[in-house]
Amino acid sequence: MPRYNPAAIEPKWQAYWEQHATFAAPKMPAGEKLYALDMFPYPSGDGLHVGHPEGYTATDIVCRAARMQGKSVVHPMGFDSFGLPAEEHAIKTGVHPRIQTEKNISTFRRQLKSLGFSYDWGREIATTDVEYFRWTQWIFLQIYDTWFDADLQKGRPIAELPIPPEVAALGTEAVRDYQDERRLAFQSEAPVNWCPALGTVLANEEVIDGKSERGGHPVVRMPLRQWMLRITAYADRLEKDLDGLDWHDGIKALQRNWIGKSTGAEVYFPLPGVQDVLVPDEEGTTESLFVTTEIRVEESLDVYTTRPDTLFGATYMVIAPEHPLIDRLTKKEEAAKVLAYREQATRKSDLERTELSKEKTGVFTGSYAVNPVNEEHIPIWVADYVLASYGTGAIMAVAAHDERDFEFAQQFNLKIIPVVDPGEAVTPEEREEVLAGKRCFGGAGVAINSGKYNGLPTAEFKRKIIADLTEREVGREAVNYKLRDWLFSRQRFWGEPFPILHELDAAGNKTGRVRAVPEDQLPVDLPHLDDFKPHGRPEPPLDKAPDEWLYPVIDGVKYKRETNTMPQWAGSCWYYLRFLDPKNAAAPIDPAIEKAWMPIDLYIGGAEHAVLHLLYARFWHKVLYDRGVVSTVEPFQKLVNQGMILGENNEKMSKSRGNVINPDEVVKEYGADALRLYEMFMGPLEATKPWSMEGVNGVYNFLGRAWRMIIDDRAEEMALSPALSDNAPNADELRVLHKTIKAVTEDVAKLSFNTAIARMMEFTNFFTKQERRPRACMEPFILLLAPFAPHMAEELWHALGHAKTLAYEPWPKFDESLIAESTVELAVQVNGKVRGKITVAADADNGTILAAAKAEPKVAEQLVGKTIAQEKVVPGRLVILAVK
Ligand code: ANZ
Repeated sequence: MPRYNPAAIEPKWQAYWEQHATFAAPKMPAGEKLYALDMFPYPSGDGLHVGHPEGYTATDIVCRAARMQGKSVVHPMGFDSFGLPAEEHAIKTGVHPRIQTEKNISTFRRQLKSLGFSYDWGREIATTDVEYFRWTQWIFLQIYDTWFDADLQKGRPIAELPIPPEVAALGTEAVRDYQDERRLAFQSEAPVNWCPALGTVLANEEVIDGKSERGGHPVVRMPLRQWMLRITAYADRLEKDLDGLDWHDGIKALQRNWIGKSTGAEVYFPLPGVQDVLVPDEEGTTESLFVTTEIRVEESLDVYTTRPDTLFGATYMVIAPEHPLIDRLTKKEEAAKVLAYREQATRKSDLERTELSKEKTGVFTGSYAVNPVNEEHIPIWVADYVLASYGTGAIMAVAAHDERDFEFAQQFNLKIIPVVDPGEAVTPEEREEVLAGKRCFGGAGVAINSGKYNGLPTAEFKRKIIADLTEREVGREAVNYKLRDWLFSRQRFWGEPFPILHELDAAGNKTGRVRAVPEDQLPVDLPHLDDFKPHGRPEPPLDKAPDEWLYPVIDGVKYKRETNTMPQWAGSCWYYLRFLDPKNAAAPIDPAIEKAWMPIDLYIGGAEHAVLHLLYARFWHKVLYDRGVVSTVEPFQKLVNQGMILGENNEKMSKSRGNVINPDEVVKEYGADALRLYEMFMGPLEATKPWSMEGVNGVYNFLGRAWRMIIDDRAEEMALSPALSDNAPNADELRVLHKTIKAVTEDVAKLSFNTAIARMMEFTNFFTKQERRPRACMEPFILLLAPFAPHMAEELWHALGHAKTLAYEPWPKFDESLIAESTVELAVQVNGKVRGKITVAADADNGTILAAAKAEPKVAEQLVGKTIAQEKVVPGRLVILAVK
């Protein structure tokens, strides 16, 4: 019985596509190209979830339609396979992470293939493939070999870094240090999460509320030497180049926020006179030794402010507990309090410190600075709501106009001087309070209590005072970014080893000098480890590697390999390039191929990657661009984030809620075509939407109807429906067909898949009611359906007598002139009574309609010997004639 049976059809066509390499993309595009990319999955032990096929089906539809439209299409898939869970599993079971990873990948591959995606599987890569991460290491070395020329706003080879003569005079050692400090990849001390009980360093995601996720043991932050990438150098370009991208404003805004460009001024507050200062003794502790030295008058406390127009309202200053001047500003009698405060602040996270609702804490240093606009001496405090890592690590506090300063001033009884009159920006009562210093107002207004600047509107005041401060050399315009340099090392086994060597002296100690692994010695593979158990020290697990791996000798010099590994982000920073040239043994990508296929025309993935992955990948791409490896400034021209699929009950799908839908089961019961179609029919691609099994059943029924429209499912053998006809379609049938072609074509271009499916449903409803179904309508319909439900479409196409796959059949064209409702029927009334009906062209003008009405035999009878007193056309319905 030729019933619709996806379980029989689907594997058959999947095997056909695989055997014929139907979707192998050409090395170089011919004519118009489409590079459609999915965010490749992390192959977790749980297998695919229903969120994956959502975006994957969307790109697949676009790709399948594009091939039929004659475009060269590359549509690759791979696996982002480094990461914690495989390592955790190894620690528990002793099974090597590679084995677990490969097992997971094969599950994912099988699942993806069972959904009929038109990937070019010949391009598959996994970030854990040694031949892949060889080039990840190579790219790291390009970054390491680059410095950022701020004048040109461009990364340049370190060999081209101009060395100041005074540095050159100090010798090669000094030159090396000078270069190392400017490389885009550099070493620095950064805090790690050290868990003494587990004897291991934990990733941020393994720490919950200061405790280890496993076991709930306390975690402390401790500094460790690590690798950083200077992404901040590219902040300006990362921000500006968003303009040219075809991304949603919401996603651009997320990226802009993360980069956090802020413009304002730096203002220098002189530190007057002789002060008691706290100077560290030889051990670096400040507790024991207090001496008095002189702070030279030209020294100043520099602040960053976005509101230089509020300078006259600065009533105190605050420095971060880690501020370098803290020792020298702290007076002897305040030293004990300041030390204790500093100690306690280091234990809090930045978020905890800056949260608005938190009670403000702080201590007075005993010192004063001079406000450069009015010579007022204002007290300098230490408080942890000021972060050392932002701006200059110090602020001028304007309690009347900054919420946090206001809270702080109230708490410690500090002066509040309003300097901005809000005018009508607030209610009259609120304005009174602001002017009395009893309410904080952060907006723009008109200057008050500001000497000669009184009366200036905020924006103008800002411009003016920046000019004045600059002229007097007590300030300058300044730009700051929230973006921080990227902490790029992890104390983990299952990641890319750094291609970096630390030089050792004769005694086996690090000299402090590092060098890159020579390019011809890449890749640096992971060593064999017998045991994955944490070794109880904060150093990375690779410290337990065998000596042959750990201590290479080059040109007679002994080195120790870098034992940190790269973070999971690394592999996904450039996989889209490797997909274009996955087997290249000489370079990450052939430049001609890159030029021909890049940028990516459509990138679809989850919104959870809207910030970091995209930012990191864009950063690497820009470095590669500056270094001539790629020709494109941005990698992802068009980006779309699919919406989240919720459980039936509208809650997030999660194991603990027990509402996770397994795609394998849906495929088993309804078929891959139904799953694909359902996920596209649930709603707009970008919307969040709940799962519904009833919905799956609904689209499954639609597929059954479409099947029966063409196949006689009551026949014994596979046979076409007796309704199928070779006659030419009539005008109505043509109209429905061309309307459907038009709508589906346009909807696919807009990624509006749910409406496209609705149109195909309408088509099916229409034709299943027709007694004859012209082949000339059925065939184009099958082609339209093919990107959505490719297995069934291939099967129907085959049933209609075509020997080859439809994957490259020309996409149906529509004829606008056939779409217009071609004729309309109008009733003709004579003196209020319907006397006849006429059929006219839908776009006929009134003259033609009236002529046709009068010519209608039954109407004409009524007109004999009469005069027409009135005539009127009600469009699409009626002709009204009044006669005498
Ligand atoms: C005086 C002032 C008056 C400020 C006023 C604001 C309003 P964004 O936009 O985030 O750049 N600030 C500067 N450095 C800081 C640090 N290291 N830690 C905490 N806060 C810091 O904000 C810049 C503003 O945040 C600066 O402008 C400064 O407060 C504060 F009516 O200076 B403002």
